[in-house]
Amino acid sequence: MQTSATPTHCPYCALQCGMNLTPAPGGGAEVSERADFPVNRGALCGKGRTAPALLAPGVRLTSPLVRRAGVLEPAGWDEALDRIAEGLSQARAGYGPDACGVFGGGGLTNEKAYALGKFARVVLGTSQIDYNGRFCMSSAAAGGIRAFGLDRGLPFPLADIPRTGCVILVGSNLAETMPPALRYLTELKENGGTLIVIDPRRTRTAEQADLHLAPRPGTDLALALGLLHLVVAEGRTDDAFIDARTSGWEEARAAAMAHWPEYVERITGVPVPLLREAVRLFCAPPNAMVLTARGPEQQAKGTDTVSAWINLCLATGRAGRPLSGYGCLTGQGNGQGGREHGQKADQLPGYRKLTDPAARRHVAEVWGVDPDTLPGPGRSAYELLDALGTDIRALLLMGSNPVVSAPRAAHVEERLRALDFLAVADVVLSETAGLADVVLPVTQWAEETGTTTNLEGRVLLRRRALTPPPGVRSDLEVLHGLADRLGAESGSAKGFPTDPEEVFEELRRASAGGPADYSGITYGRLARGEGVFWPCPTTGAADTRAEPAEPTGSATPTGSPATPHPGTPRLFLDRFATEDGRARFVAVSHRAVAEEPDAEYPVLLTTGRVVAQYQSGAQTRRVAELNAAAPGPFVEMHPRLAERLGAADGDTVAVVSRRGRVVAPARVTSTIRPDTVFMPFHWPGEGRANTLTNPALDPTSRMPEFKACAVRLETVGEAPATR
Ligand SMILES: Nc1nc2c(c(=O)[nH]1)N[C@H]1C(S)=C(S)[C@@H](COP(=O)(O)OP(=O)(O)OC[C@H]3O[C@@H](n4cnc5c(=O)[nH]c(N)nc54)[C@H](O)[C@@H]3O)O[C@H]1N2
Ligand SMILES: Nc1nc2c(c(=O)[nH]1)N[C@H]1C(S)=C(S)[C@@H](COP(=O)(O)OP(=O)(O)OC[C@H]3O[C@@H](n4cnc5c(=O)[nH]c(N)nc54)[C@H](O)[C@@H]3O)O[C@H]1N2
Ligand code: SF4
Ligand SMILES: [Mo]
Repeated sequence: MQTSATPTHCPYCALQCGMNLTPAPGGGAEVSERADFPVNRGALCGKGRTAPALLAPGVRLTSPLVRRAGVLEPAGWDEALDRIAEGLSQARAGYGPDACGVFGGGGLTNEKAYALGKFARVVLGTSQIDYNGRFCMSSAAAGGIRAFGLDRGLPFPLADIPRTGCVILVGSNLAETMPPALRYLTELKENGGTLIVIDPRRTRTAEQADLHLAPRPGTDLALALGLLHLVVAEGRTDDAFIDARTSGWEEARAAAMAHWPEYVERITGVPVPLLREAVRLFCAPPNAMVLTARGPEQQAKGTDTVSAWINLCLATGRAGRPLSGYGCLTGQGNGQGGREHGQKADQLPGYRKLTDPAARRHVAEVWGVDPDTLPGPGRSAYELLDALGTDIRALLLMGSNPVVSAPRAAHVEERLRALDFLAVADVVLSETAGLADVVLPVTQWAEETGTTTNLEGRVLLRRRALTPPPGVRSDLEVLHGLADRLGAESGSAKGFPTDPEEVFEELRRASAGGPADYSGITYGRLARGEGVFWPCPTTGAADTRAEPAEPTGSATPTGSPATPHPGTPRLFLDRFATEDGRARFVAVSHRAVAEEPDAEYPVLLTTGRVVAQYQSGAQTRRVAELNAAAPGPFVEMHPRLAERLGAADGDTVAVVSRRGRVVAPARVTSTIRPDTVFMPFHWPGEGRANTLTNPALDPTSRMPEFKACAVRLETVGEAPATR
């Protein structure tokens, strides 16, 4: 067992904070500060600090479980893997390869995501694979590709933020969702820059803002169009930039001009003077940024909304230049890398398109298969879950807990129960694992090596710091064992090595020449430096040498083969990744939320996060310190709404939508709009926010409308204290 501190990264969010881990004398590990890692400079939030709590035996799974006579019981690995192979084979034999589904997660390392995508296409031969990132940043990804020809969440390092002049932060509560990153906004203000936050709630993040706009949920598209209208009307466009670096301006301009400030005020509830003030702050300095997160993206028009914000950046010349640009704050630990290497329904490694014949040839060659055997694109995450028990008969799920996190969750739960066979690989017995026929206990971040790509596009090495307990295996070992049982030739176990570095070496080759090119990155380089920003093409043998000093700009490799490519911290400085090198405006127009409030359901529900819980809560609800800080669900509402309802702070209220009914205590606060209620989605059971949410999908990204649905409120009981 290692006894010294191992530098590694947090298992949770996309900031991927650096930390040191030291094995603790009585088992488990201690986290200590790793001040040299630039992203968080030693700072950690409570989730990262307490992450080792989940390494303890009693909390996590340490034996496979197999359902016998309706009950999950401990079993050996051979029996568990045999059962899964049998369940998948039967579905395939009875209904064809697409009867097997695979569902992945943005928390999986690059190696796992890559192996999972390959497993689906090569071993199962199924097109039916997607992952929870579809519920996360898919609208930003689609909007980014549409405009820039490439999707990398942030096209610049976080360290650029304090040096720009103004940041518009749209629907991000990073004071709670990425606490150490708040520093970048504080420094921005210390440097004289301004911060505009757009959120229906005055969050801890909004409290930091020079200007807070609180639109009605689901109206960010109109808001961005209104700002662009004012930019044009006030003559603040950057015409030289538009001419030199973009296409499609006339159509986008015409669409924006139809969104008069007064009209936008009516839609969004944001007063015209505040719209004008936002334009003034954004346009005054020479540089500015727009950063979006889940608020504007998790909408049935999320892609168009992102396009509207990008249009604002392009029209004002705030893209493709140092210290300016549009970025998306990706969410999960490997939310960026997890969307690049093939667990997405339409994708091959290196962010290649599954429908592109050249991409199919390249990847098929790396995989040693005939390109014609690779299936085409499959269903998106919600559509896949919706097809369980009908077209899809058996599912292998790795790294997600959709019983809590999927929209219209009661329906999704019913579909999971309707499967002939469900296998779940997890570190804990999540609500979804609890429904499975076979549960596989897997190793955790501290016990395995692998790479993640953080929200900046920085590829990082997580290192094994502890020996895993007996009884658990890594996800790579799981796929190896299943390929061994299911595979013919190329799909056999030998195509699924269990050593992460070996998988990464194959990923390098598979990604070579693709948009997300990792071929110049090696474990050796990552072990020495602060990570490498993709794209990083190979320059030959030198990739294994030490990290070059201070990487620069969007430089293409200029040196001899003796110099490794420095990586690309900043994208688009010379050209955008489109065919003609120009960024594309997209003409978009306001449309209503998929489910407008009406007499029966008069209030808008929006959902999101609290600082002490992570996602479906499968992990953080098992950490005592975090649970004490955020013990359960609540319904945040304005005092005026509470008064109309006759509810006081702490009273139990029911929230009812067309999909179901939940109960939770009211949290009365004047920081939210009076026409909106907010619920965090971290809990199962009677307070599960996703019982209510609307699975209306964005036509391009297939993102569900997590951020706006119509509900009605009912009083149920008074707060325990006042009873
Ligand atoms: N503590 C914690 N941190 C996390 C996570 C977690 O679960 N817990 N998850 C990680 C992941 S995967 C992600 S994706 C990120 C998400 O990070 P964020 O995007 O910051 O998280 P959310 O709370 O979902 O949404 C942000 C804000 O959007 C606002 N909002 C709601 N509706 C709208 C709207 O229509 N328009 C606008 N403009 N704003 C709206 C909400 O009020 C909320 O304050 O966090 C990551 N970090
Ligand atoms: N209402 C509402 N719903 C939402 C959102 C919202 O804002 N509002 N946000 C959406 C977003 S942005 C996201 S990202 C999703 C996330 O929702 P989920 O996909 O449910 O995310 P997690 O809770 O992180 O689930 C990860 C599961 O995998 C396990 N796990 C962790 N690491 C590993 C590993 O290495 N291998 C394996 N096999 N398992 C592992 C964890 O224990 C956990 O059970 O929720 C979405 N749902
Ligand atoms: S901010 Fe994210 S990466 Fe950093 S410690 Fe917290 S959960 Fe971990
Ligand atoms: Mo996410």
